[in-house]
Amino acid sequence: MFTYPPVPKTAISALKGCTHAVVIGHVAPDGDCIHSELAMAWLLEHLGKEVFVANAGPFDRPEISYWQAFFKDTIPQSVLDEKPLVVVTDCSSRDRIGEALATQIEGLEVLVIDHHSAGASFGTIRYIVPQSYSTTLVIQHIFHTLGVEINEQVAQHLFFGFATDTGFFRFIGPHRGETLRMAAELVDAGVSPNDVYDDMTGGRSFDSIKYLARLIDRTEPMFDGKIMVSHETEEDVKEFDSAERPSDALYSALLSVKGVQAVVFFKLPAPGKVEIGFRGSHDSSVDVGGIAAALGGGGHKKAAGATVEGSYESIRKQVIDAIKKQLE
Ligand SMILES: [Mn+2]
Repeated sequence: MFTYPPVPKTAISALKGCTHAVVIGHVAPDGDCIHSELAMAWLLEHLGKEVFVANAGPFDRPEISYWQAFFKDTIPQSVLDEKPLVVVTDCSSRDRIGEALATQIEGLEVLVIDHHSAGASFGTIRYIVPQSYSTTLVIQHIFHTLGVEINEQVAQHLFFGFATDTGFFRFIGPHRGETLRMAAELVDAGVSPNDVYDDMTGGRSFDSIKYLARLIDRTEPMFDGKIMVSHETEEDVKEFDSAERPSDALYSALLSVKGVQAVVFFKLPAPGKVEIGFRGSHDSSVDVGGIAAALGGGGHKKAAGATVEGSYESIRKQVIDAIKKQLE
């Protein structure tokens, strides 16, 4: 049975001792990141702190776009003058919060709360639980530790992050009943899993579904169908709004194909620049995190990404060669 490691005393005293706090998450935030930031902001306000929430964006994912208005991409000087405690959620490396915010917080006390293990040098205080399925679960443990009651509003934030990073319960393994008990606490506080599922998966435009069909149609199986490769074109970028380019749905559709170990999706955000998204299957032998890291990106064994300058043809060849080496 898994139990959460104790919250470091230094983290507790930083949270209790500050007068001002800034909460930051990673670029291109997902549901776990945004709702971790919102739950931490609520907690700090509850503790009587002045709180500022920031995120570099972009808020491309439709399920979180509503929250964009609550976040700023820069921290005002008046806030920095107060020497706030910086709480970074769902991200444990400096580059993942975006260069502008990373520069602004230099020299401040930084508490990192996360469940990714990369980027060991970032933050002055770290509470990182790699076994936790989401950052919101780590934060839920902080609420328990501080003895702060989880009301319905907080429970909604915590459940959304949990649901995002567990693929709505699908990624939870055996002997992890604690995760379900924590989810049950949130449901008892008033969360409707039924409504959250609709919020997470609904609200898509018909264009986004048509675009998904196009990407699937364009997918090439490689290495006897172990690897699926798709890409968007410059025309797609002009034709579809970024929020309507549904990469998550593409990954899960392609990973459901028998024998597929990894999906690679090439995106072209601007001329001369290629963004690569990787997803590995549950039992994949391909370490997509390693491939992304070699390209200057990041992530873990099953999900990773990188942005590389250069021509699509040469970057694509580099990626395919790296995968080939791992399959040999
Ligand atoms: Mn997360």
